[in-house]
Amino acid sequence: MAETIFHKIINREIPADIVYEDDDLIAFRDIAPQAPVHVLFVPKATVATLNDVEAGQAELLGRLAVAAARYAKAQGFAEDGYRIVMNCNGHGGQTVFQIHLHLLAGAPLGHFGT
Ligand code: D5M
Repeated sequence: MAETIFHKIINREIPADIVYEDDDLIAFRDIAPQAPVHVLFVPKATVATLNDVEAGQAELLGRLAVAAARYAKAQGFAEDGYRIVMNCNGHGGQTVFQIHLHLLAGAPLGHFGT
């Protein structure tokens, strides 16, 4: 599978502002933030898109969401709220083909999807 820029961050080949890491995932600040706080939660296992998640990897998606929620809570955003987003392929706006969960927080976010 193709190596992405996020693999280079995981492997410490390029720098990133890493805010969380454990055996299975890493989280770092988005280089082009769309909110006052914009952090990407990325599994270390290679998975290109949400379409490619295998049955045995379902827990990994939950781990990404829980890690994002814990981080948001630790940073004081739990009560005001936040958004998590995962883009998939072209129409979804995915540009890096290693799945990642966006955490957007720190200000009211515009409603979308209508
Ligand atoms: O989101 C991909 C996101 O990845 C996009 O918001 C920019 C961000 N990005 C790209 N390169 C980097 C590096 N090197 N560090 C941090 N953030 C980065 P997508 O959902 O694929 O559109």
